[in-house]
Amino acid sequence: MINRDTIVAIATPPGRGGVGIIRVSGPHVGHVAITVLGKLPTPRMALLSHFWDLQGETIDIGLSLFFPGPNSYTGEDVLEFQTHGSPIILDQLLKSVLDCGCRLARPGEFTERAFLNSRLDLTQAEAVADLIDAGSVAAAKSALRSLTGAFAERIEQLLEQLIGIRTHLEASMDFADEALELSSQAQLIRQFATLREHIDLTVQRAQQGVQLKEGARLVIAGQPNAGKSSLLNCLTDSQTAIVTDVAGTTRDILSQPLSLDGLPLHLIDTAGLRESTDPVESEGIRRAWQAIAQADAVLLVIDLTKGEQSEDQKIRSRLPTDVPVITVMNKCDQISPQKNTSTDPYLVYVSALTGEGIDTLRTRLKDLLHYSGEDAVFIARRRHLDALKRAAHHVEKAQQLTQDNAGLELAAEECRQAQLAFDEITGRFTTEDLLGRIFSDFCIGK
Ligand SMILES: Nc1nc2c(ncn2[C@@H]2O[C@H](COP(=O)(O)OP(=O)(O)OP(=O)(O)O)[C@@H](O)[C@H]2O)c(=O)[nH]1
Ligand SMILES: [Mg+2]
Repeated sequence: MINRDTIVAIATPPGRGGVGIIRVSGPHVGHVAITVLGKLPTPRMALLSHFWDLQGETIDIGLSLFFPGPNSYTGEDVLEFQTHGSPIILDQLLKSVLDCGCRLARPGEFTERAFLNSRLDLTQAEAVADLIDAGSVAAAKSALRSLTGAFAERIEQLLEQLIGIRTHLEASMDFADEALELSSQAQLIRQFATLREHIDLTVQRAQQGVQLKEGARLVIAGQPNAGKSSLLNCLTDSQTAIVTDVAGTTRDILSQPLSLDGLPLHLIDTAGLRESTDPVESEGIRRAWQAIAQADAVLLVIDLTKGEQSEDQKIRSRLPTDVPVITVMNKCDQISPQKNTSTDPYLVYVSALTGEGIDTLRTRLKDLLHYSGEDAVFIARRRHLDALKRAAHHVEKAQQLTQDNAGLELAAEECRQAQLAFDEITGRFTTEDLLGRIFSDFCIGK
């Protein structure tokens, strides 16, 4: 991939600072170096020199570094100037470089070139942005893991397994006119099953990665007056939500950030769920269900002094089946010391008033979100998760077709679709639209 343009950008954040960095990449780097520095620096050696403008006036004295392609960040010739961190100096230097025939880089364009020149795959390129954006140590660590290729490697392993199956399928197609031999069929089914297991595990890891990046959405739901708003206040140690003994206090969706040992969460308080004729409350309830539909997990709050009522059961039965739920029996301070005799680990007795049981709830939450806090997670995005799930779906269909002996061509086509989904993750198969969306989220100069 040849880019004829030479791009330039200020790589340090706006404003004044100790140093300011300008980065240049492309075929005109040599020309820029001669113009601004008077010579091309020795590769990978810091050079202290004057920075000149086109009229030969000194703009600043600073360091420069030259990385000849292809062994540079972008794969092209790269030149970096370190100036004193004054916006005035940076602007003057930027103008001089632009006057050499360069153009301003778009957000993420350096990394995009690194991807187009095969210096990084797409998961690594995305991890660059995720590392810069990381909101916690855990998110930074997992982004770094993806950046060093841990996620890409995992996808490659899945791909290898899949290609093994495709080869097997296609060989069988060549030889068998009609039905697949029994032993061959059994072997294929075993291979499919193993692959599906490995995809499921990867989905789980990627899900944690997405939650690390975006924060898991934890929705507090339940009947009016169950103590949902009190629970939000208790968990976030704040007085964010209004609490009163009037049933139907909360109407709007209220979201508060919460960190669970480094796992970022969005704790979402909602209107109490019941039949209502009040138009404002009804709208609140509609929004509550909408939030529940988008939740990563639900805390179903039940007033222990009343016990689980038919209304609670009705709410429970309407919860999406694929979203995990913790039942929170609230107001345990009102009940004579009562042991939680339930064997369900996801049923917790708490008091949002006194804080009793809240630590247990936190522990259960971490279990529920499979958050171990250790090093296995890699940062991931929703698009990775979507692609993985699509791949899993095609593999499942292929397995079914093989099992039913319903035509090897059809099974092979499902496998091909699964492979395309994997290739989308690493960027082996992309569309311009997708690349545009990914790189436009980057900051300028990266
Ligand atoms: N004793 C006791 N009272 C509680 C507890 N949690 C909440 N309450 C009380 O229960 C009432 C309702 O609490 P809220 O937190 O407003 O309940 P909610 O579920 O948000 O109610 P809506 O917003 O109306 O749906 C308030 O009077 C709280 O003080 C608890 O753990 N123990
Ligand atoms: Mg409330």
